[in-house]
Amino acid sequence: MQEAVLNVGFLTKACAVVGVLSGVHTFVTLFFYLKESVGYRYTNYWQVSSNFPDLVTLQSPRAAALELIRQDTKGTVQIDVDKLFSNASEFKVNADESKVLEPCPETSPLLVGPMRVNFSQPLHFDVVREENPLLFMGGRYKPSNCVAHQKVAIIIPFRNRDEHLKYWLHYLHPVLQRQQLDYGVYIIEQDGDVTFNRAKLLNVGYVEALKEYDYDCFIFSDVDIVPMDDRNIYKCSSQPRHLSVSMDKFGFRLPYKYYYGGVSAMSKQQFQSINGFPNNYWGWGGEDDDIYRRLHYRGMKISRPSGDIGKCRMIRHMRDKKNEPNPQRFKRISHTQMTMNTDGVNSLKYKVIDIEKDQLYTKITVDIGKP
Ligand code: UDH
Ligand code: MN
Repeated sequence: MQEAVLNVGFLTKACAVVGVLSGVHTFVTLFFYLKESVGYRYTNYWQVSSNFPDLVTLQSPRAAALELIRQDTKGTVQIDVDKLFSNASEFKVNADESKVLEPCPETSPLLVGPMRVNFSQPLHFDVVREENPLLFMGGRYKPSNCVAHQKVAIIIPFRNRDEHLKYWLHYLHPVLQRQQLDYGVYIIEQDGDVTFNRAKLLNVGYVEALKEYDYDCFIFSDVDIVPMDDRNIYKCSSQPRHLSVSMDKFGFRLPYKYYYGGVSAMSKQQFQSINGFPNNYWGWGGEDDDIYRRLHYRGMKISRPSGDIGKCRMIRHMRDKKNEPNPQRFKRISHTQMTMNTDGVNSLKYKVIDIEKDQLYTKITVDIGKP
């Protein structure tokens, strides 16, 4: 009898110990599970919100993405939300480290120098998207392991040049990433079919890009020009910079000493000091010379890479419809000094028709009026 009582007492104690142990186990498991999942959500959120600072009030990256989709009024973009988040979670570790990230090196160690560029192979946007898994929606990127020196908006004037845009995105995204830039690509599409106005579209790009992010450098690039050397860095310097200095179409040299067309870079401050670009050059030609003169009248000098590093290709093409040479261009250029204070970003008027967020770019379609 005594033995039976003893046995029951032992069993009760053993049960209690097992109960306590399993309680501790459950608690520890729960603690680490919660810590991990909360931390995970936090880092995910950090990455998305820091790329889209205007979305910081949203609760989750998924909500941020859904908001981006909602903003696409046309509903034409296919956004794979899950894919977006699988990318975002890849940044988890780096996002945690970001608090102590060092500035990127002065010269990126990822550069390869001269590159082969040709426009013969057929391309599809989907393939270019697959080639660039690290991009954030809207054609945005920043290095995950260092802090970029500048925030660069790339502005491309555009209408009806999808074929060229594919090549530009295919070649440029990898180059810009190797250059370790914090950048965004903005395609500014002229709505309708009145005469094209390159410089006014560039002004629109400047204003619209600044609404999204605190860019401090602006690259203005034709859609059909691709650099042949990634040491031609798409960033700004203490003077306005001309990047497309030796183009194949001009026999790999400057067509004239004051040429400033093709691809150029200007800091926010340089752009503001010339009141941006002229709005009234409708049709082809003259606007780049006007810009050159604006810079000259404000005492700036053009900086350029060497002819070797500045080599680039332009995709061969016919002249577009509604972009005939502008017969007024010579007269306008002769008045730049007088007109630049009143014609520019301070007199810019336009209406945004649509904003499309693709993985590869932000396309802003605008009504810029007519001549
Ligand atoms: N652009 C468009 N759509 C247009 C017109 C111009 O997207 O309909 C943009 C595009 O980014 C282009 C840039 O404006 O790269 C400059 O226009 P362009 O490429 O026509 O300028 P370019 O100096 O034109 O290359 C020279 C005309 C070539 C005619 C040669 C005939 N042999
Ligand atoms: Mn061209």
